[in-house]
Amino acid sequence: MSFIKTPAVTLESINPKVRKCEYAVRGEIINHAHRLQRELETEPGSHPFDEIVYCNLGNPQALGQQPITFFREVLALCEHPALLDRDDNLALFSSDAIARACEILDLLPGRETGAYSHSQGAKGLREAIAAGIASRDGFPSNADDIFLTDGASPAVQTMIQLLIRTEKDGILCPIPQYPLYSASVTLHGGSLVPYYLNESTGWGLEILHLKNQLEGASSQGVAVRALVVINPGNPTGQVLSEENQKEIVEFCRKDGLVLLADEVYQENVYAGDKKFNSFKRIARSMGYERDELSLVSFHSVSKGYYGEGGKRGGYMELCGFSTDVKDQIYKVASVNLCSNILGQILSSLIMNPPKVGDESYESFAAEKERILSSLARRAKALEDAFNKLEGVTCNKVEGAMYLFPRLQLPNRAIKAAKIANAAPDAFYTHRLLDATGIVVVPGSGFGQVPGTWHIRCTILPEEDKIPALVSRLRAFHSSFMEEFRD
Ligand code: DCS
Repeated sequence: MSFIKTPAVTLESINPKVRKCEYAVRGEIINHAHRLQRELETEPGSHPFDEIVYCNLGNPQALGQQPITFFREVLALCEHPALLDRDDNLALFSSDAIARACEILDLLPGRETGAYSHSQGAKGLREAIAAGIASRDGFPSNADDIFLTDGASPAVQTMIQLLIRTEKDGILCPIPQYPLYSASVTLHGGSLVPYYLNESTGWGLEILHLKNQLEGASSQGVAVRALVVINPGNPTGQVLSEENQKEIVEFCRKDGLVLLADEVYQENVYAGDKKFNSFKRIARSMGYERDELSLVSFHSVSKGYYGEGGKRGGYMELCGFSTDVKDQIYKVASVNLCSNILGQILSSLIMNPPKVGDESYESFAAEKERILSSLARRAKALEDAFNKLEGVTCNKVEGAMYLFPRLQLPNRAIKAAKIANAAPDAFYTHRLLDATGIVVVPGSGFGQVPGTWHIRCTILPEEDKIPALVSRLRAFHSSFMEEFRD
């Protein structure tokens, strides 16, 4: 009998889709930052700065954001229920955190965070989330439509995996986009069909353009199966208007596209004249019920005022999918057994935070307000700072956690980048890091109109560090522009 000889595992012999997939927010520039950090540790004073400021990742607690006390109290009690047995311990916790932890423990198999739950997530926690969604939207939500996941990322990947059969299946994705989408489409062997957000109208989403892109794709034999909308936007920071959302719902309904609504930044809205509306609320308020629109809404414990990215919690709510399709999604979820239980608990907490009259309410509300108002001030300060730099324009940060300024770079800088075999924005971010220790991500990692250059910078550094950050940025930028002046 003859066997086909299997190749050794080398870069050339692994799955080419894995090789092709890219994820810039943890890409080359971050490896370089880690190298510099090690050098600073082993040889203090070896660089013109004494710390690396990580503005590449939307990772709030890594940059000093404090967790919400009520959430942590409930998690601590659930994790170690023996604390509940001693009165002197109980004095450390608020009465509503104690009551909530007891309720939650009763929902878990064996009253344990260490036991697997139902693969879709513990039913009682899904019911709590459904109640939270219903009170947010004013329309009912069903626990059976909710799948709890280890953050929004695996939920997005599950849906992309479900929808893509061959490279002739396409997903309409915004450009610029958060690279989870491009990476997942590549990994699953589909086609990314881009639609460009319009920078000159504050990253507006234009329906006519969507239609053109859809038609263009189908003329090339690509069946567009879904539209991704990130609202509030990453990296672009825009918050969609209700009118625009209605047009999007109508577009998806008419063409039978699944609307993949990434709403992980729903609590991060800073513009006074903007408000977050879930696509679920918009669709229901237009009178569209389950059969008329297929909608998946993604949420996460990683962002908002809670910023608990390391806890890996999130969920997707599926509306307008038949039971047999949901059974298949359930089967795939079962392959992973279940998402982690602390993440599941946190998801139920962010959707049901303390209410007026609860013992924790006032301190909870104060913590939340302190974080969100500070983020709004930081967004404004950085936006103003970028707009004051020569050749830089930055749209308003209406929501989310990022600035995405556009850089008009001198031709000599573009030529120097070419010689260094780098994209001009990557060249700029590299120089910025070497000169200041500030890590930002080149716009090319998110996609941008060809010939335009951007960087993405989070608004997350602590507020008292912003003035120093701005002055380092300003000094670097003017010397860069001087060095490469045409
Ligand atoms: N969707 C969007 C729009 C995101 O920005 C992120 C994370 C996710 C989904 C996935 O988050 P979780 O899996 O943690 O729920 N944002 C990344 C970013 O741009 N910087 O940090 C993480």
